[in-house]
This record gives sequence, structure tokens and C-alpha cells, in this order.
Amino acid sequence: MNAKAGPPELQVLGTLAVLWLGAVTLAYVLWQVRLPPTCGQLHPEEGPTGSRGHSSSLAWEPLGGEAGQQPQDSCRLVLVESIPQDLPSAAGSPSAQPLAQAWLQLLDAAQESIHVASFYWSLTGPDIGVNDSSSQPGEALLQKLAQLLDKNISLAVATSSPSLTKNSTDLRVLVARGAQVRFVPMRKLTGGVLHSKFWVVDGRHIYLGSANMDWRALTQVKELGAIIYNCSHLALDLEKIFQTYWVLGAPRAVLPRTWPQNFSTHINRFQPLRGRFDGVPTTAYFSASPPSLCPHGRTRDLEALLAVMGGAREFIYASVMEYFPTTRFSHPPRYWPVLDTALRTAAFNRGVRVRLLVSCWPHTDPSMFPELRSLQAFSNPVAGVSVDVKVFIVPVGNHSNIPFSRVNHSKFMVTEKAAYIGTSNWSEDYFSSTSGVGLVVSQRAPGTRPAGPTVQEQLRRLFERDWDSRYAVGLDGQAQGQDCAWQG
Ligand SMILES: *[C@@H]1O[C@H](CO)[C@@H](O)[C@H](O)[C@H]1NC(C)=O
Ligand SMILES: *[C@@H]1O[C@H](CO)[C@@H](O)[C@H](O)[C@H]1NC(C)=O
Ligand SMILES: *[C@@H]1O[C@H](CO)[C@@H](O)[C@H](O)[C@H]1NC(C)=O
Ligand SMILES: *[C@@H]1O[C@H](CO)[C@@H](O)[C@H](O)[C@H]1NC(C)=O
Ligand SMILES: *[C@@H]1O[C@H](CO)[C@@H](O)[C@H](O)[C@H]1NC(C)=O
Ligand SMILES: *[C@@H]1O[C@H](CO)[C@@H](O)[C@H](O)[C@H]1NC(C)=O
Ligand SMILES: *[C@@H]1O[C@H](CO)[C@@H](O)[C@H](O)[C@H]1NC(C)=O
Ligand SMILES: CC(=O)N[C@H]1CO[C@H](CO)[C@@H](O)[C@@H]1O
Repeated sequence: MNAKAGPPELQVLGTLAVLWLGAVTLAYVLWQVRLPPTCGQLHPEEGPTGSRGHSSSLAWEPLGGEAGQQPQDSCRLVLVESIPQDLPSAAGSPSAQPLAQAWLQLLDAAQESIHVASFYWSLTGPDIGVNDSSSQPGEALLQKLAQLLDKNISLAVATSSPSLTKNSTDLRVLVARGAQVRFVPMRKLTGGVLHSKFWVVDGRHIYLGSANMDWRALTQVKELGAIIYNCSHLALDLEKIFQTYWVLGAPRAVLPRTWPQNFSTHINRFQPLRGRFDGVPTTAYFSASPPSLCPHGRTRDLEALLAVMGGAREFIYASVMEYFPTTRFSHPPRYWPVLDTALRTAAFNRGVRVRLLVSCWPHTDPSMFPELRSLQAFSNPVAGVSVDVKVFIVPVGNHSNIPFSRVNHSKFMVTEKAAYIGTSNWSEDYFSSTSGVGLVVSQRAPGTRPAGPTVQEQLRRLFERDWDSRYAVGLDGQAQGQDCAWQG
């Protein structure tokens, strides 16, 4: 798992570079060469079943070639975020579309079906016994879903079992209106939880991000995600991940030793979907975890992270909720330096500027701080090794009545080449037993016509906004690893 800078990696980087130039012939030749396996071996000949889902032709289409692209596939990507209430950013600073607004807009686009993969549901104040006006956007979302069910739009929900929120009535309300809900017993199946958070709407629009189906995710927690509209190729691929949960949520389901062929994918790290998003040449793929939920061709989440880190030549900026180069839930705990090593290697071997922004809130395990200080201590600017760690503290302010909120929950990483948006905390368990998904997108600014900033540029600006804000503090500052209470 530790293969980061070995020859196969270089070979793949070479492949990508060639693809950027649009030299499809050479790429095709390289494709024939045995590439290292992703979750399973790639089987280029076997097409996924289903009509519009065939992706491999598009995957190898030269950039700029519109031929063969379905007219309905004019993908459009929008970054979305939640900023906790009363956390003012500097005026004029960059921002993404507010998540609450973006979700309602996405539901407005729904005509047939909505599939939701979720950790838990808690969309109303009473669900957790809190009376606070900031629960209103969550309640509006629940109402909207109920209205869509009344309009015969189907809703299928896969969610983790046992549920975290026993008091929540959300799913019962939706089932009474006709929603289908399956509880996926991840603890029994893989020893983890279903931690994925995404939507597939009409098999053509998607949302993916850090936000739980929780009203606090809309007003009290910092979240980041992406919505991609009008992109059936990607949507049908994400739907295959949804289907893995759906079948595991059926009564008496067992983890298949090998997933049936119709779950396999051709869209992955080696063959990302290639197309134009709003006219901008784009590659994109999804990763998944744990490995047992990766059918043939699906890139593992950990592998995607390592590939994005390994590809960086200028900077790696990552925002995560927690960072442990160890296991978290297994006993006895084990050291697990995979991501830590990748960051240090990038900084040391390639002079990549590494910045890690980790969340800090009253529930933070203080044993994270020695690990963060160790990473920070690796920095040696004189020798050209630049590694910086800060913690992000959301002031509780007058919101102390709301439990488990006021925290940065986003999980993303950005380099000069790619944006990664995921759902996993950064410690071993999230990649070995917990189910998660990641989206890796890379855009190339078209030289010719004016276009907005690429997705990685947009994400870099959001990261720098947070990094430079007063809520991000260095390890020698006020966050001495004790309680992460805001004293500003
Ligand atoms: C999706 O594409 C249709 C046309 O095919 C267009 O009318 C619609 O506005 C697009 N939706 C978004 C959100 O871009
Ligand atoms: C759930 O409901 C029970 C009984 O009403 C209550 O005692 C408990 O505090 C509630 N739990 C939460 C998390 O709101
Ligand atoms: C919630 O709080 C508001 C005012 O803060 C109050 O008017 C209302 O009665 C409360 N609702 C419940 C169910 O306690
Ligand atoms: C919803 O579907 C049912 C059965 O398919 C049908 O009887 C009903 O009229 C439909 N309602 C609407 C609003 O389309
Ligand atoms: C594959 O086929 C099986 C059986 O028809 C079905 O239950 C499953 O949902 C399909 N999987 C996908 C990803 O479509
Ligand atoms: C909470 O604090 C914010 C700013 O810190 C203020 O605008 C708001 O009015 C306060 N709300 C209450 C109910 O005190
Ligand atoms: C992710 O990390 C946070 C912070 O330590 C922790 O509270 C949370 O339980 C983790 N997520 C899951 C799904 O376990
Ligand atoms: C409101 C909310 O989403 N809180 C969550 C913050 O993140 C931790 C870890 O994922 C969850 O346990 C909380 O429920």
C-alpha cells in the first residue's frame, strides 16, 4: 500500500501527461500495457451493462472532441459549502455556493428519482431535543423531500445501521410518504460504518461532500462538497457505488467475495472520465472504501489520495477533521504512517509546499497533537522543506446549546493539479473498514477562451481563505492541544 513513488506511479504520471496533450494513440498503447490493479484488475473489454452508462469510449476521447458526447451531458460543477453561523469571513473573500441553497436547487431539478447515501439522519431540532432557529433549513429540506415524494418522485435512502440518531423521526416521516430506506449493517459486514454522503438525482446530477443529513451541517458545521449537474456518465458511475450499499442493505445480505460484473467500472484513476465541464477540459473519477466495497475497476479511496499527493509538484493543501498516522478503533492500536509518509515525501523529495488544516473542537482527542507537532517539526525552510500545520477552531459563541456542532467537518485536499473531495477522516480505519467515497477532479484552463478559474484553483482559494483566517491557529498558538476552546 506504500507504493507511492515507484516506477508504476511514474508510468501513470507519464500517461496522464501524455493525455493532457491529447495524444490518444500513445495513451492507447500505454493502456494496453498492464497497469497496476486498482481495487481489482481492469477488464477493458467488459462493458458495464446499461445503456447510457458506457463510459470507456468517452474516457478515451481526445480533449476537445465533442463527437460521441451525449447532448444531455454538458456537465457543470459547482463547489458548495456551509459556514457555521456567526463566523464572518473577511468581506470580499472567496466563497462557494451555500449548501442549504444548493441542496434545494438540486432537488428542484429532480423529476424522477433521488438516491441518498447517508451516515445518519437528523434534520429537525426535535430529533436531538434542541429548540434553535438554526434548525430551520434542515426542516425545510425534510419538507421538500416529502413534497417530492407526494409528486411521485421516488426516494431511496441507504443509511448506516445501527443508527446514531435513535430519536430522529425523519426517515419514518419519509417512509410514510413512500420512500424506500435500507439500513446497511456495516459493523457486521466490515466492522465499520456507512460514512458515505452523496446523492444521485435522476441518474444525471450528483452531490458529494462532507455534510451529513443533519440540520447542523447547514448552519453550525463547516462543510465542503460539490454538485455536478447534467453529467449522466458520472452519475451512473456513482449510482453503482450506491447500489453496493443498496444490495448490502437487503435482508440477510452478505458481503460478496467478488462483486457481480454490473457493479464494475471503467472510470477510475487510470481512466478518468474525460470531457468538458462548462467548456473546460476536465477529468474526474470516484474512489471508494473499504476495499471490500470496491468492485472491479474501482479505485480505492486511499489510493486516490496517494495518487493526488504523488502528482503534486508545487503544493498540497489539505483540510481534514482529524489526522492520525495510526488506527483509531482497533485494539491494540497500530502505527499507520501511509498518508504521513506521503506528505513528508512530497515535501522532502519534491519541494512541495505542504499545509495541513485540522479541526479542533472540544471533542478532539488530545493525542492527535503530538502527531501534528511531529509533522510540523519536519519543516525545514532552509533546506527547502516546507510543512505547516494549523488547527481550525470554530468559536462556540452563543451556540453552546447545540451539541456536536461548531466544528470544521470538511475533508478535502487540493494541489496545483487536482481537487479531492472526500468523506473520510485521515486515519487507517476510514480506509480499511468504514465506507467512504472520494471525488477527484482536475481541470485544465483552456488557453484560448476566457473561462472561470479551474476547480482546483477555486478550492485553493477557499483553503487559503480558511488558512489565513483568524480561526486557523498555529500549533504554538493558543491551541496547545488541551481543549480547543476559542479564546479570541
Ligand atoms: C441541464 O441541461 C439542460 C438542457 O439539457 C438545461 O436546460 C439545464 O438548465 C441544465 N441544468 C443545469 C443545472 O445546468
Ligand atoms: C432521546 O429521547 C429520550 C426520551 O425522550 C431522551 O431522554 C434523550 O435525551 C433523547 N436523546 C437525544 C440525543 O436527544
Ligand atoms: C422554541 O423557542 C421559542 C423561542 O425561542 C419558543 O417561542 C417556542 O415555544 C419554543 N418551542 C418549544 C417546542 O419549546
Ligand atoms: C403517482 O403514482 C400513482 C401510481 O403510479 C398514481 O396513481 C398517482 O396518480 C400518481 N400521482 C401523481 C401526482 O402523479
Ligand atoms: C446488478 O444486477 C443485480 C441483479 O439484477 C441488481 O440487483 C443490481 O442492482 C445490479 N447492480 C447495478 C450496479 O446495477
Ligand atoms: C449570538 O451572537 C451573534 C454574534 O456573535 C449575534 O449576532 C446574535 O444576535 C446572538 N444571538 C443571540 C440569541 O444572542
Ligand atoms: C471523525 O473524526 C471525528 C473527530 O475525532 C470523530 O468525532 C468522528 O467520530 C469521526 N467520524 C466517524 C464517522 O467516526
Ligand atoms: C452536526 C454534525 O454533523 N456533527 C458531526 C461532526 O462530526 C462528527 C464526526 O463525524 C460527528 O460525530 C458529528 O455528529
